[in-house]
Amino acid sequence: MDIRVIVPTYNEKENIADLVARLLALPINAQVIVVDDNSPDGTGQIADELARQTGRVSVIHRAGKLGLGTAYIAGFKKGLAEGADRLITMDADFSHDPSYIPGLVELSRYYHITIGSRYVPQGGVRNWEQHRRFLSWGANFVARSTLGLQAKDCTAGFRCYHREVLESINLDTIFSNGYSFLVEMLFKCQRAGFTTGEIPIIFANRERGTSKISQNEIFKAMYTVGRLALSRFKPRPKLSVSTLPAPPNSDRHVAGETVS
Ligand SMILES: Nc1nc2c(ncn2[C@@H]2O[C@H](COP(=O)(O)OP(=O)(O)OP(=O)(O)O)[C@@H](O)[C@H]2O)c(=O)[nH]1
Ligand SMILES: [Mg+2]
Repeated sequence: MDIRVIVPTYNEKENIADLVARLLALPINAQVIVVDDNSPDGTGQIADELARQTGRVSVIHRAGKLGLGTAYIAGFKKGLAEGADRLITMDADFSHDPSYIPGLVELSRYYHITIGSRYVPQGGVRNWEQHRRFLSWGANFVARSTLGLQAKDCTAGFRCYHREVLESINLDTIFSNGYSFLVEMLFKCQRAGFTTGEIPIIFANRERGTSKISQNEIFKAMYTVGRLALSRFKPRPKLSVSTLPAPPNSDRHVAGETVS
């Protein structure tokens, strides 16, 4: 199976080399796509060097900080063009521990999208200030209750998508770009009839480098949720969605369902 891990980066020079080493050491023979937005700290050049040394890393260089959503999309398009079967997204800052990836891929036998989730039993966060916990919990609560999303962690960026999902969703119609991209993507996927499953992860606060999340994101997220809530009145897209095998009974994952 051809697995690509897409890592958007902006000023991650302290993390990128260690992260790539961890990813390439996983027993799943994944390739890595770094999407760097001309990081002033030189992350893009470090990634180029890793590409040269390993032959399993490729780098998309963009002109400037163009946002997380379009970074994912650039990575998806490259991975799809190169024949990827599974496309995984994760942060570069070790908040998403690479050791969870084999579990995400394994569960993807049964679900079109699998999520590394903080909000299922045995999942959680480590070293997060109270206000971050509250913000994340609140964003999930609002997204789930307003949009009818079934996944417990709708704002998680640690995901594994089947190729089919990303081919079916018209990526160019996704409006939001920052962190609310994750909610919009999940909404569109579930509305199209794709299934989601979650494995518990412990999300660790970044230890190196700085956060890129801005206050602005809160307002953008509210706008996104309002816009998507209105779009629920439109007819659902009619897509043909593959049927996956039923998952074996396990308390290690939580099944999502199609939302209307
Ligand atoms: N290419 C690209 N990557 C970005 C951009 N914004 C953030 N990233 C990367 O996206 C990932 C998530 O960003 P973080 O700053 O860790 O955001 P966060 O995880 O919400 O915030 P913290 O919890 O404070 O770490 C990291 O790998 C960032 O380097 C962007 O505009 N372009
Ligand atoms: Mg982070």
